[in-house]
Amino acid sequence: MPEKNQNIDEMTIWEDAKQMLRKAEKENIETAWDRLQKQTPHCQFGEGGICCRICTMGPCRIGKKASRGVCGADADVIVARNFGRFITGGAAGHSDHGRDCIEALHAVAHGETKDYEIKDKEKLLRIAEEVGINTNDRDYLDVAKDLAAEFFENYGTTKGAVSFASRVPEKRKELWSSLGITPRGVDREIAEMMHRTHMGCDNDAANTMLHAARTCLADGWAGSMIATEISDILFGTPSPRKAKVNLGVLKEDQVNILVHGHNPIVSEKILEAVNDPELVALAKEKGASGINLAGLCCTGNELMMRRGIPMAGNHLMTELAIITGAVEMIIVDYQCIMPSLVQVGSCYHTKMITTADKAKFTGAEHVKFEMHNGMEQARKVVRKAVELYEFRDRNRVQIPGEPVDIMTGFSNEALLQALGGSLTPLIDAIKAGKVRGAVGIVGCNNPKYKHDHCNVNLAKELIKRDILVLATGCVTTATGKAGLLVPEAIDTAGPGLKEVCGSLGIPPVLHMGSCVDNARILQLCALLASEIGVDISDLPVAASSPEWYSEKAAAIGTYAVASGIYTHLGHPPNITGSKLVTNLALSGLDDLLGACFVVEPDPFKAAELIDKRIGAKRTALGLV
Ligand code: SF4
Ligand code: MSK
Repeated sequence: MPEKNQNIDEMTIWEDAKQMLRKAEKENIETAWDRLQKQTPHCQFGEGGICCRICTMGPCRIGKKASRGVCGADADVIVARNFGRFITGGAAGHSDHGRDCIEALHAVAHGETKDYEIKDKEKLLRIAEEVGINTNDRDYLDVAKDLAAEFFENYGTTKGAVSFASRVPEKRKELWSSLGITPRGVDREIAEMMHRTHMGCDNDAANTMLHAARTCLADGWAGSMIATEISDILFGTPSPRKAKVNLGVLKEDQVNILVHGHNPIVSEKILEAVNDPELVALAKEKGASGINLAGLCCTGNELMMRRGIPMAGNHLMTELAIITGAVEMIIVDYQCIMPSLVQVGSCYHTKMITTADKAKFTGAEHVKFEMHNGMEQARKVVRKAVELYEFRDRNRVQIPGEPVDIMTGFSNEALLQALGGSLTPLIDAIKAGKVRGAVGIVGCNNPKYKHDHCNVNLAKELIKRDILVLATGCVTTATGKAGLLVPEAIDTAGPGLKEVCGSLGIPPVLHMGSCVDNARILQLCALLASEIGVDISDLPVAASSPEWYSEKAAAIGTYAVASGIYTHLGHPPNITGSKLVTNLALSGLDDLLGACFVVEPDPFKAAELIDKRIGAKRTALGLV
């Protein structure tokens, strides 16, 4: 049962969320906020990262009673090992998603599926050429076979460096090489981190942290980047389009289906199925006026970027979307899907469908999607959703709010097109101080924060200061609901940013995609640095994840820092039990990598810190 005495107005900034939290309270439905209350206060050993469970001489914890574990490991070693394994979970998540994308490309290229195709042949050929594959007079499917094989090799150990290391500016590559952190292969770095953190291996905290950087670089410059590029090749490279966001996108008179997770391979087929005339006719037979598809989290971002499908909400809205009572089905792939969705769904007629063998949920129905049967499975589950419509309890339906308009689809290709084909206008605007810099605000929600307060206010503060904001992941929904993802939002930006975005007809906050699409931001930084002839760490740019929660977000932050991008976090990872590791993260990495983390929970103070850093970078470049 939900804990009482929580102040709903303090839990979220959104009216649609507040209405659903009140409904949850009334209907006795437990949410993440209730469970957080039951888990608070958290274990101090866990929070500091000084609990070790990696062998059975323990578990050990470092405190007043003992400064070392049974084996002799001290707080520094334990914290570094725990952090190493934490980011490895994140790097594995993104990169295994990337591997699934390669398998999809492989299946299409080898004619193993009729359900998927290559939508962006131009990008296929461009990427193939970029990684050294001959495309002259060749059938595009043969090129795709070679590209899939090249990308598979990025996961192994035979390459000296991952393919897209070629995108990294020379100075950064030299730095990585001198530090021994050039990412060699995704699986290699991940396996090595697990090996290093076994009892009796890497017992030097700084050395473990360097390998953490290498593992995350393999995520950013290979696993995630490959996921992004292949998704564009298979489903189309995003271009600017309009969409809508918040719970108001659900429709009272239609069958509502939500897709949730990260990989577009399933959701793209669901989108086709909801437009199948036979299934639409069935929905009408059942009394609905149609079938409405909306997204959640990053699967939502993928569909919104490419197809303009509306976004119902971000991470903390996923339970609340079901609490509307208007959702027939939630179809998930993987990552960031709360197991509680099964329980919340069971309070209504809502069915949860899992689609990946690696992400089953007890209590949900599993319908396995494979490359050869994606369309058939999609039709099957959409039919089930339609059949559930008649079981909806109309007395319990409450869809809050009116949808908010947004503009999405800013891939790097689209941004370049908006700029007239080259980065020169953006570089000129940066040099002239009209755009003082750029910040990628990315990541999640976490019920420890007032939902989206930091995500939204940091974006607002930065654009006021003529700093362009690039949004991905769950920050997209936050900034979209706040009205920042439309060209009209330039009225809230500083005069320089207003002039530049106004002349291009783009919003001051650009939606660049899902979590793996942070690779687009990496690539953009690399292109800017190479064009100007400097390292990424010299650019007036930063990254931020104000309300992060996941291992993946920590991996993103770490690859951003290792790529030379100053990175703000709303709260630290569980490393504060080691002064050495904390100091390394907050300042020592600056000496080594030209970038470090900064932690600040207050979005207004965080904007000050980021602004100051951008100012210092501008001064160093001789810009005012
Ligand atoms: Fe304890 Fe060392 Fe085993 Fe960790 S590795 S549980 S510190 S004995
Ligand atoms: S979905 S990792 S809650 S951004 Fe990519 Fe959102 Fe964070 Fe998941």
